[in-house]
Amino acid sequence: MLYELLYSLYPYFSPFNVFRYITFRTSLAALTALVVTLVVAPRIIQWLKKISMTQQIRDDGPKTHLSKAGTPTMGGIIIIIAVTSSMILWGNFRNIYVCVVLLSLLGFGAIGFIDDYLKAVKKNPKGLRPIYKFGAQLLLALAIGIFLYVNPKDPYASVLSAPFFKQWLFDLGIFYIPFSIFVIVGSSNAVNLTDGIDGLAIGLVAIATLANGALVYLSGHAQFARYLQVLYLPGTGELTVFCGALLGASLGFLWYNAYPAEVFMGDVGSLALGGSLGTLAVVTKHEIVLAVVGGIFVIETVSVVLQVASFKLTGNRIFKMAPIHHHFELKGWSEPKVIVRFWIAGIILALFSLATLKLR
Ligand code: 57M
Repeated sequence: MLYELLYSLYPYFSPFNVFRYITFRTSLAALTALVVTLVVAPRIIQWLKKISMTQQIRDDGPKTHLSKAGTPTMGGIIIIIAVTSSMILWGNFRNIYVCVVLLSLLGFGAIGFIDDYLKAVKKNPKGLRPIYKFGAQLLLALAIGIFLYVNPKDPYASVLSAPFFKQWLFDLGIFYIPFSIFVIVGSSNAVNLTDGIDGLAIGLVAIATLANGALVYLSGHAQFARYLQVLYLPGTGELTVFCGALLGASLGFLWYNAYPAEVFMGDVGSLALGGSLGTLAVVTKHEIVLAVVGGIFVIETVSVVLQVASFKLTGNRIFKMAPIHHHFELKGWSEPKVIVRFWIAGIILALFSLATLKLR
């Protein structure tokens, strides 16, 4: 909003012409979200403690986690406030993609909020019943998938692109809708599962958002997209500003969620972050590349699937505990060591995904 006002004034004050540049607004969005997070977080953490919105620690987890009891949770509210306020200032709400991704953040955040509220305030350890929690996610993802599929502006609405194969465009047709649901709900729950040790999930979200931002900017820029021979999607470049806001809020939240964490993001944060990253992947048609960027989230989820399947089929566990970050904790790695090593792996995957842009 603010950017439109400032940009409209540039005939009277020419330096305001700078507000038309996505790169400039992305930097401002990142700094705004970072400052808002750093200012708001202490107050919200204090408020969460005051209303006893604190984490219940399961007794079947790593013993080192028992000392975390009483840590305030639902800190994801901070992230959502920071991203939303930053986008109100620097985002272009005439851009339909910006609206869809922001609504995804708020919609998945609302589902997570209800789950956290039931667990922490109503002291119901099960939280929202899985059928309702998963069902709400499916419905929200279905609405997003249908909207994007029928979106008249997007000639590639049902097309799947892939890294390395520049000519490989696979039209899924109506099946793009269930595919979108799989990507969006999958990434929402992948971040949710990953958020099991201090700073791990938010650090990986920051890394993925940095890589996403570069991908989104390049594929939304006609000249760069043509040079790199990636799908050019007019209008998606504005999502770079969202990535800036998300990066700023993630770094700000990491300031407080870093080991030893003063606050957990809760499902309100993990579902919101995963849902919006998944929606971003679907909108920008970089689903496969972003599965590489978010490779640690994929590995964490696969570890749970394999562990549950093995346990149910054979009674044996593949890992000492799933998700896989707990396996390394039980192997004796300290929590900070697990976190930083997973971040390093995330950075390597992000760099590899960016390299695929040129390997075509
Ligand atoms: C999301 N939630 C954390 C916090 C955070 C099927 C099974 C794999 C499901 C899975 C599960 O329940 N996942 C839910 C993970 C929880 O964190 C809260 O949840 C929010 C994210 N959704 O924001 O509010 C705990 O994680 C720790 N934590 C930190 N620092 C952080 O910054 O230390 C979180 C954030 C917190 C805190 O201890 O209480 C969680 O792990 O529940 N279940 C599991 O992940 C469990 N694994 C399991 O059951 N494995 C079995 C199955 C697969 C057969 C096995 O391997 O045998 C583990 N999680 C926990 N205890 N806490 C083990 C049991």
